[in-house]
Amino acid sequence: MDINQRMQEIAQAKYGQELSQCGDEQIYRVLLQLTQELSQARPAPKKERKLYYFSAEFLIGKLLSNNLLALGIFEEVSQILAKYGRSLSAIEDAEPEPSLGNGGLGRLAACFLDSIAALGLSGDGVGLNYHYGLFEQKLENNKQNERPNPWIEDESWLIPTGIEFEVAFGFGPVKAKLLDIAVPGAHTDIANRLHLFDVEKPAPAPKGGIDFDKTDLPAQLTSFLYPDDSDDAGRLLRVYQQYFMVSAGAQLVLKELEERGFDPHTISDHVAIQINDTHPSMVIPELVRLLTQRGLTMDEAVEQVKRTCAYTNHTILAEALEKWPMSFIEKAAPQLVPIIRELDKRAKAEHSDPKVAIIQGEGAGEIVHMAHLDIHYGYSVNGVAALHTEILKNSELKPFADIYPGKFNNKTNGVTLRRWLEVCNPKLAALLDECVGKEWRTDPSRLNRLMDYYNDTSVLDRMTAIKAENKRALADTLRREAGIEMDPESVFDIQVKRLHEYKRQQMNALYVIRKYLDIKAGKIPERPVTVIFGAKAAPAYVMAKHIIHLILCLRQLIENDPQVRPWLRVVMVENYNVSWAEKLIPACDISEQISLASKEASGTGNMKFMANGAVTLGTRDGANVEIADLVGPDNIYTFGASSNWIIELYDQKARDPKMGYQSGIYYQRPDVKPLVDFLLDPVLTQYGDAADLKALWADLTGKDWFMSLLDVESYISTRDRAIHDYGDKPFWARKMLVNTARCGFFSSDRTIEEYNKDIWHLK
Ligand code: 26Q
Repeated sequence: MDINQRMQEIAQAKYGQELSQCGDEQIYRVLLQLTQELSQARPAPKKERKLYYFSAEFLIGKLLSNNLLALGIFEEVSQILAKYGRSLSAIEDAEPEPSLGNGGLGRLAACFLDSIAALGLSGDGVGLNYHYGLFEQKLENNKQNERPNPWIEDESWLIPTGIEFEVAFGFGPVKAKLLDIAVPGAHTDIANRLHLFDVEKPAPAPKGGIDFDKTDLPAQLTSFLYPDDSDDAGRLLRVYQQYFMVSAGAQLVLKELEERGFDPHTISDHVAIQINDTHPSMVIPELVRLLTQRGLTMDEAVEQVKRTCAYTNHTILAEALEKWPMSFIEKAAPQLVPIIRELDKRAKAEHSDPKVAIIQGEGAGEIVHMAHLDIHYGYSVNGVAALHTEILKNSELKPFADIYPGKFNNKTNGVTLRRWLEVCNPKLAALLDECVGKEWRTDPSRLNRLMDYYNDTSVLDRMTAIKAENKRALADTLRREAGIEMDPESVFDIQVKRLHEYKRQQMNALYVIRKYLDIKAGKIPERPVTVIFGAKAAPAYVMAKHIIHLILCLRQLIENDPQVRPWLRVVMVENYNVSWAEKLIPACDISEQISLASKEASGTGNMKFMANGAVTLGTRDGANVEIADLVGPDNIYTFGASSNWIIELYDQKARDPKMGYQSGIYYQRPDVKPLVDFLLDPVLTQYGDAADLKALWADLTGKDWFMSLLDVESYISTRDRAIHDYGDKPFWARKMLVNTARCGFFSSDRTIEEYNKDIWHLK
């Protein structure tokens, strides 16, 4: 097809003018239509077994550039636009970012869809079409406020399919409308689909904040991802949402199975369902129910489901392991209750250990362990990094691993280097083409050949120059879009991820306090550092909001202090999302991956930063361990207590709840106390809410459940060492080079090949 001609035709038909006269937003819509036409012309792969990836989140980000790349017309379109003096990045500003995810788990699902399609495998996503997304973050008066994020426009990536299913809730039936987003595969000619279910008449966006009537079902089912669950109405709504997703999803699976000409008795030969964390776990009893309706006996249905479903675990945090009161399921999906009871009865008949029961408690106190359902009735259980899988097998899920050793397996996460290197860092990608050949784009292991340039000063200088350009570009964007001034010559030290105590943004803030106090005392740092944060806190997570407050108060304190500002600056990007990540990651010098060891299942930001030549400052947690193995100790900065030691400390604490090791650190370590006490200092509290900062102080000195104080000293000294090393440019450039050279393992294409070989067996 003549792309230029087709673009002109679309512009004429839509706007009655030539492309050259169209504004950026109009050109965006022309390209949207072109991309949709080309994607929809692609066939779905025809295969014996098809995967359905069920997930509450798909954090897909903007799609234009990615889809142009997958369709193989990125260069051509860029050149056509250049002829009219336009740039794709300016046009992409007109694209709203879909807001269908929260963090790592959702972004992983998006990377996986990209890789599944690129490998030509048959695999679709199944999720919900949240109209107002997670929420839009506003930073006001040094605090986070939330607003709805209505991202769906009249012309969008969503394709109406006309397909509808009925979902039977306790209060009555609700129609689930199916919308699709095309997922064209790079380097292939096929396209898969992301299936998003929606209600018929969605509720309008709430005015002001994100509060809405949580009992107004069915209009509100697809309003928000993770509605506030601090009360029963909110928690119940989550169960309704989950059942809506899995019931419609299971019906779609069966409809497609039948259309492909297969008998439901043989579903496991033709379908694999990957359950992304426990949010879609009700698909298990729902599928049993639907199969028995189609004539399978209970035994047959259970056997088929057991061979169809596989479960991925993404966390060991107790509060994230879903347990729902049976009464909630009774209300939302009463027809599932007898099935869950039957599944529980069968599991209990075989395994008497109460720790592995699906239903625990009795009477009104009955609860359903969603992960237990998945492990008994799925054929595979995987963790998302080597260390995480070991912890699952040896502690968190040990009783299950003892029963089903063959089910447990590891699949270390990966990221799509198409979005996270080719598109977001074109200059580095071009240098890699020159050094290792364009083949790295289909075979990321080729990046290892970059090691041949370890002593090549011209390549090292070019890597340094590209990083400097990316830093200037980020500084320009932040000035333009947020009025933030930063020094592009300073070290860019970045921590971007969900706000959670275990990720320890608060420990990063304690480092900022250390430097602030040093500078005020006349001890000037070796070189200027810009500490950049991006994070959303769950609306009901009080301590996470206090941590945001601390960061923003520190920012303002430093901005107002001409003595400190030249050496130390704090930046917090508002409404951190995929688009911000694409700008921040290529501009990063030091990547903060400082979770309490054992708590971060994998991390995937760590992989994106590494690919773009940032050096990790991290604990020996999640995939950091594998990064360290690949780059070697000279090319990563590790610190802090080991996961084994942390697990031991938690065990001790469980045996002796009075054990006070954390508060002990505050009282015993003279270097630590003043950092924490600064939270009470009027110098800081003048910029905010003294009570909130006091609450954070009380938590750190009393409970500090995620042990920031245990690691803070080694963190500070290791970070200082990294910032010192940065001053030796050739020395640092080699670290950048090694990190990029070794990132091929973390391509999600590799991860998906492993899922397919070990779990899905798609042919
Ligand atoms: C819990 C209870 C009730 C309702 C919802 C939830 C809930 C919601 C979101 C629990 C967990 C999440 C999100 C988890 C997540 O993003 N996990 C991250 O997954 C990444 C991909 O595997 C890993 O790299 C990260 O380490 C992990 O934190």
